[in-house]
Amino acid sequence: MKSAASELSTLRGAAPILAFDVARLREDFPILHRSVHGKPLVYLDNAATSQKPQCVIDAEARYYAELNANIHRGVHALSQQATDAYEAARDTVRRVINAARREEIVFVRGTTEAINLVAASWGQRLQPGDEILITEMEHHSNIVPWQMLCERSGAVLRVAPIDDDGELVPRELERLLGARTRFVAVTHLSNALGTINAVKRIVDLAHAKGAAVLIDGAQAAPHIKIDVQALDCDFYAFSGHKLYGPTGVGVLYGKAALLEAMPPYQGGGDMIREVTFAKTTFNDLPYKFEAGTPHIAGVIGLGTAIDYVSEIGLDAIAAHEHQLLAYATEQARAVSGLRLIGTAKDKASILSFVLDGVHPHDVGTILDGEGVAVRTGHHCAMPVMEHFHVPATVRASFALYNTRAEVDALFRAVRKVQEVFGHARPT
Ligand code: 7TS
Repeated sequence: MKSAASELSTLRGAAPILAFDVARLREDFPILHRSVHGKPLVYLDNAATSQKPQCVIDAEARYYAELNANIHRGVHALSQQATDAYEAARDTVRRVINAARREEIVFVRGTTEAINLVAASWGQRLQPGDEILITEMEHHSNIVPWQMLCERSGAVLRVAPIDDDGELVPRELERLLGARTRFVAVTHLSNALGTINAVKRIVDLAHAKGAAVLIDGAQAAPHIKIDVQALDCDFYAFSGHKLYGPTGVGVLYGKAALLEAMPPYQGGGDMIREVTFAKTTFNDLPYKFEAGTPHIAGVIGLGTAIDYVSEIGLDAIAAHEHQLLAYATEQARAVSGLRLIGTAKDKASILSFVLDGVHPHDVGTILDGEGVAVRTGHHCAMPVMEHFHVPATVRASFALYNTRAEVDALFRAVRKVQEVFGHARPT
């Protein structure tokens, strides 16, 4: 059966673009039909991981049912077909982020592994006193690998601060970018605040100082069209599972010249050209960085997820999500005792808040009882929590299949929380 997305695109070729038909698109996601605690599921935890359309589930199942074999090594038909499918996904990724060459696409386990790869490999060139600049809004996976690298190398970690809207302070960032800055690692979209950073400008500033730049695109990839050549970033990392694809697979984009010059991250099968006990020579890009049997089904599923999103159109998805965020923000502002955490001018898809006198975990538990799935906690961004003097927030995060009715359900549940805790006030 055709997915709603593929029918949309078929029609798009001949007819004017159809309105974004969220009801039709929801049909592509089987999990959205289930209930939780006897209530229809309202899934608003998309920043943690998004749900999977049937075509992605089918692509993984089809691989195991029809193609399963190890890649890059068999002369037999299955191995060759599996290799073709795996490598076709690399071409899909290259196209969607507009990388110049397919060799620049390295498959990894996810954003975390991509960042660790760069820190471990590129990081070997750092000298004591060199500086790495990150920001106060980074996810722990874009903090800890750089701290570990600083420990190893004697480099110094600098942190660009945010203001009380959750925006970077450009003046401070520019001040911290100095002659000793060798590397800048910054998120494209904050998972705790929803802030979209002006990453192109940061890349230009960093390059003017001779520093290389990694963009953490874990949150941006499902919401913002990425063009790595236009951004001119040196590295870009994202995860499949936030982009409607499988868990356990992600992408590191790196400029070919940089990747060429970098030592391998892990040793093993597939990443070598020749091994003797005297000396091993390494394989060409990107295989030099793909040691061992990869998550073949996951890579194929990721390619399918990217095709799915591309058929609907990231711009259409972003516009839909932007409307939902605006609607949810308006409702949030009408709830007395609710404080939004993250009020940047340029935001996407994430609504973080706290309620007076109620711990976010209690909010999350009551919301769950109403079928509303949100994430509560520090969102692996403890420095952000510290900045706003909160232990945790409640975070609702939107995807292409969310609706205004679901935003209404969220705020009905929030009012219920306030009733339970005796904080209900006229709004
Ligand atoms: N960077 C950002 C900005 C993220 O939001 C996440 C995951 C990561 C990196 C790590 O991605 P992974 O796929 O390697 O785990 N963020 C979240 C979140 O906000 N809730 O659960 C995971």
